Amino acid sequence: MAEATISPDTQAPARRVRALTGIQPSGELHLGNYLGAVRNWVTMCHSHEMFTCIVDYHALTSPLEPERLAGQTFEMALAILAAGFDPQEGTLFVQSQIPEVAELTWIFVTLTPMGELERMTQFKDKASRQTSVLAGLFIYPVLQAADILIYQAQAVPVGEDQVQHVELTREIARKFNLAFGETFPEPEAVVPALGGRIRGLDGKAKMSKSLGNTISLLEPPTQAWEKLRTAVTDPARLRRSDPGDPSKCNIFTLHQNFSPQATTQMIDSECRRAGIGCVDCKKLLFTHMDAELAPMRERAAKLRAQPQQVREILEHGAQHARQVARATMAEVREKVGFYRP
Ligand code: AQP
Repeated sequence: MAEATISPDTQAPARRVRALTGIQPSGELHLGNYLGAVRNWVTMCHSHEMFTCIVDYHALTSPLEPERLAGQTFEMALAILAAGFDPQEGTLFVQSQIPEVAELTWIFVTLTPMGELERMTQFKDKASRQTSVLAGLFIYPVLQAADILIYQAQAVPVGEDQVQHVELTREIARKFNLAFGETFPEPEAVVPALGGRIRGLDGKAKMSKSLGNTISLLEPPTQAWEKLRTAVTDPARLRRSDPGDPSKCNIFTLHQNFSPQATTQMIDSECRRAGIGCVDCKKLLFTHMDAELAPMRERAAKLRAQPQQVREILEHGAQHARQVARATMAEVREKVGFYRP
């Protein structure tokens, strides 16, 4: 899978840069996940050696019902494939199928200063919404570092909210290499220029599964339109005759992600002189957005009719991921100095 390209100067097979990314099966894949991350995964499948995992260990840091976890994991895999992830080119798998990552997390925990974890914005944000904060949420970024490094990934396509975690991953890689010898690369975050931080339908908070302010990627179009129709725009634009400010409007951000440049430019100038109203602006957005989403709904329907195909893709992905993870762990155990019979 990795040796497809030939380097022009040497004619030797060139390895593609390895990328690792993950998503929690904590709800339905939404437009924020798609624009911030999944859309990049779909294209990077063809340029990188792409590992994508559905991070069910991570999902345990939020309240969830055990009887629903496996189903949500399957649905997330189906949605990623429907979004266009090519399983012939990339590796799609479920995190808990490779439990070696939990062992590496423990080793990394012993190298990570508490102060570094206390600085993590996502921890502070999520902890502030909980009455009793569990250690799993605190060490979440260390598990993420283990996810990335166990596969020796050099690129990590993520939304803006995860950049700090990738920086911590680099720090952990440096600490391990210093303590035990050169083992891990220092990976770089890959953030899309326009979709790095999509706000929710409330126009304020990050679009987030746990905040219920989302439009799901595979949502039926009538339902998606209803949500879009009532989504918050520029809060200062109270009447149709008021000029708006696109830079303060989440709908404009979505236009920048889904609509052709000519439409975006027209909206930008017409909104500023109250030449277009918010509902017409949203209708235009919906047309362009749905043109991209409709084929995904079709692919999802086909996959849902053949669930065995999704299961086989995950099984095949796990086999490949396991090989890489086991090789890394053999080296790590040796370097850490664990007893070997
Ligand atoms: N609103 C967003 N804008 C841009 N990118 C986003 N991502 C998530 N929300 C946005 C990116 O999606 C990838 C997968 O995220 P995740 O499910 O692993 O975790 P998350 O960031 O915590 O996503 P949610 O929806 O907010 O889930 P919950 O509510 O369960 O915590 C990541 O690359 C992320 O950057």
